[in-house]
Amino acid sequence: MDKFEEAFNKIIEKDRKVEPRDWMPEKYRQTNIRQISQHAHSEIIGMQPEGNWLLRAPSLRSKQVLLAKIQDEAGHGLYLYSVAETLGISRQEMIAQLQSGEAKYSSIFNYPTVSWADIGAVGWLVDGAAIVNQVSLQRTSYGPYSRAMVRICKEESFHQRQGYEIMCSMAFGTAEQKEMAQDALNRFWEPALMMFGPHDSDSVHKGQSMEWKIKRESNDHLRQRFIDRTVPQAQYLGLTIPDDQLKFNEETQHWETGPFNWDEFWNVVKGNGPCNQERIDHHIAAHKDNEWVREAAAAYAAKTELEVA
Ligand code: FAQ
Repeated sequence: MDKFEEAFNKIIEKDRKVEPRDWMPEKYRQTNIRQISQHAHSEIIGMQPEGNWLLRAPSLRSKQVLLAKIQDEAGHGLYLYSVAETLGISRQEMIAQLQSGEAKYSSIFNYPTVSWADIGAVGWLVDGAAIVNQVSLQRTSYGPYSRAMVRICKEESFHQRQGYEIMCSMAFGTAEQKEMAQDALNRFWEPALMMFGPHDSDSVHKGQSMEWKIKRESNDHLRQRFIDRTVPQAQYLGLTIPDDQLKFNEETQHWETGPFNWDEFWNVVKGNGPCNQERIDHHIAAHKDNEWVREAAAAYAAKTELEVA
């Protein structure tokens, strides 16, 4: 082991942060690029199912709140792309990987939002799951990623409240509204649990990512925390979790679920979910439409550089 590797191992062992200029193993760099860019893509693609309801939000207030939330997601994507860039990959490369299907984004965003209650379920369950995962990532070993997570988590808390507020108004509204809330829960429950990734036994990156403290807790551990936190919230709403095997284990003090449909998960991850093609097509079209903005920004930056020189 050379002195660089020794210094890196010490940073990890002492729970300090790895910074962009520090030496790091190539696999550490690549694993971070993979995870952070996938995270960034999720934030950006995740704007689409919510954007679907911007022009149909039921009041001016709900429209303003939803717009603010979607703009926050764009901001999260931008921080995260910038974080990944500190590891030596360009934004253009990351976008190309997303559009070609080489890079993944969270499976959850390949499901459609067919009613206003779905916007409630996305905020409550999807942002709720994202917070559980990201609070843990505040302690990740790569410094810029960890610091981005602190800011992002503050905003995700507001997002979760936004979703739960919609669920409350629908679950305590008319019988028809309650039915819509239940239907949204039925469709989003299992996909939200799958956001945490496969079971630990099938998580290929778990061992190395935990050893390097990129991941601080395992997929199953975080999923269980989310389930324990969310079941009482559903009970308060008077809604039923769509799992007839769900039961509370008095001994462990945890909610136990039935088995998940992992075939569906892998099918969606491989690109065959209900909206995969639509999401990527929309991204490609928007990226092309906005080419002039990138060109203008690059021309402005070049002009400013000339003036400074
Ligand atoms: N979807 O070995 P592992 C948000 C892939 S939050 C698609 O366990 P790892 C906020 C995985 O990449 C959502 N693919 O992998 C928001 C790997 O394939 P690869 C985003 C998945 O990385 C709310 C393979 O399976 N959050 O966007 C998924 O150690 C509302 C084996 O899996 C993050 O990205 C999945 N669900 O653990 C925005 C958090 N799960 O890459 C808008 C950061 C697994 O070898 C609206 N990421 N795979 O080809 C992580 O914490 C981790 O990457 C995990 C997966 C936990 C997602």
